[in-house]
Amino acid sequence: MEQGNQRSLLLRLASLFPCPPGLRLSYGTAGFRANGSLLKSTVFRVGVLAALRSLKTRAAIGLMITASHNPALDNGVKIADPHGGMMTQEWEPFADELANADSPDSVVQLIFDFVKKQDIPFGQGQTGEVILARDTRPSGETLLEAAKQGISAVAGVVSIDLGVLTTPQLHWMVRNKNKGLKATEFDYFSQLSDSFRILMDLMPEEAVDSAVDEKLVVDGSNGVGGEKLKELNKLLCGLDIQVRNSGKEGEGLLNERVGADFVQKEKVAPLGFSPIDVELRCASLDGDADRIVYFHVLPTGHISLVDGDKILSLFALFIKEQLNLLAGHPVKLGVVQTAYANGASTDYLKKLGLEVLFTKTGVKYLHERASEYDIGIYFEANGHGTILFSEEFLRWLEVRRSELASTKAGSEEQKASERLWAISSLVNQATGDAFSGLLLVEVILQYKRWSVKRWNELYEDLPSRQVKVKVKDRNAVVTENAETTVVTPKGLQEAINSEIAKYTQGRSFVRPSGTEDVIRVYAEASTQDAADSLAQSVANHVDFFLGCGCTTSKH
Ligand code: NG1
Ligand code: ZN
Repeated sequence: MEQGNQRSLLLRLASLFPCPPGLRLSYGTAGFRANGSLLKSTVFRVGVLAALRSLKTRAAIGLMITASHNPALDNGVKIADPHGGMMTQEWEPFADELANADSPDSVVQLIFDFVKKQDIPFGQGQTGEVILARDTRPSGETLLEAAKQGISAVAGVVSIDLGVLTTPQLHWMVRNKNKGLKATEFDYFSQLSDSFRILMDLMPEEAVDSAVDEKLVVDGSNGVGGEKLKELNKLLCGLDIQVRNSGKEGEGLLNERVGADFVQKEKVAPLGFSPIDVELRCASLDGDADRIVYFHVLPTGHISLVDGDKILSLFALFIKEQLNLLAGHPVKLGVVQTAYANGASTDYLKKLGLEVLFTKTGVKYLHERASEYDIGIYFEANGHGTILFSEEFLRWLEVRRSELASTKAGSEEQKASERLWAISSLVNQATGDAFSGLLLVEVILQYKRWSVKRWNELYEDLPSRQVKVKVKDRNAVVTENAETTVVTPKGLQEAINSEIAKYTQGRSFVRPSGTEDVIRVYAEASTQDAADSLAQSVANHVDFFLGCGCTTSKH
């Protein structure tokens, strides 16, 4: 298409999606998020951006409409790059400018300037492809249409609408498609269930004979995860997952007192679970099924939470055991956490002899660091994480597997090589995935014949509390040192330090959320009361420094 025609097509379509006055967004921890009714122009523009990214990378790009753990009326949009991970951070400033441009003319001008600067083959016969999906939010369908319009404004790029998917499914499909591998939803389910079966078949005999006696019930957060998990369950041998949503079929509201974020932050059972569930092994997904936490309900109705840190610890322990069985390769195994990781988990991982790195919040940061290892395990405390295997390590493992199959078939060493291979195919290599995380947890618990209670005893969490503070401008807080030190406003960090000093094992930090309009406060101390009180006094300082006299809410 000629440049003039391309310009007028963009202008015409951009005019159909005016930006609501005063709307200011930033690409944040996981894309753009806001009330769904405000996002049409943003999603249209992100559609354009995804199409340009496809032209630039000459590969398929993913576009997901979701606001994950946020309330049902919110929505959001994020882009998956060709390897299946989050969009390169280099393009985030352009995404911000585009989303905040105040007129169709400035949208078009920004696009043409960017195309020139990035040397994007735009209007030169180059073709591209954007794969779209959404979660179950009411605004999802309309927003997906806006994204399609954005994609259609870029000549040569087509959109492929995959309808309702979990976030990790879409990321997995983008990655596979670009690697020339099978990439349908059925392929996704088959890969997970096949590798799960291989791992179950490789189980030591003692473990097979004494199956763990708890039933697994999963809180689907009233979202896409529950429905998809039911489909996956049909293909599983040796595990029966029951999905539970709150209320009658289809009645429970997405993320409303249910889901991984609620359970992890509030440390209470999701709606629909009660003391009659004491015998069950329970897990919670979040709204787009990229997070998972486990818990079991106590007779008092409280829960004992097994968070992302403990999932990470279980995985690290198991992988290390398998690597110990496997001679011949100095494997670089490392773990990546954020400041939200419970201090006790970091101590445990270090005692296991592992290298522990810290990054800012958001899987885009953790993923990047984890990919520097042969095997890199990353998890946020909220249950968002995965295990990455480097291409080089997998090449070595492939050779070793076939050597061991011919020289030491049936030995523990040979089985360890097969197990690691199966784990690399079970665990989503594109992004954190509640389903692959759940299946690996189930395998390991079965191998070890551990109940959730026994797993929880790996180490004792330090009591912690999270609160959020509403402020006038969350961007007034600037942090450094993996978000553990406030540099602006001046004096706030000193105030936090003076509170921490009052508590045994006290630790606290604050940061602006990238997905909600709040400042998050985290505190840890030797007792729950102390952690609660430290969190509250730090929140009071935040309120004072950023002064709007607004309310502080729990979680
Ligand atoms: P923000 O709102 O930036 O804290 C939250 C989670 C992140 C990540 C993103 C994406 C906490 C404290 N933060 O980000 O870890 O999962 O959402 O969903 O849980
Ligand atoms: Zn999520």
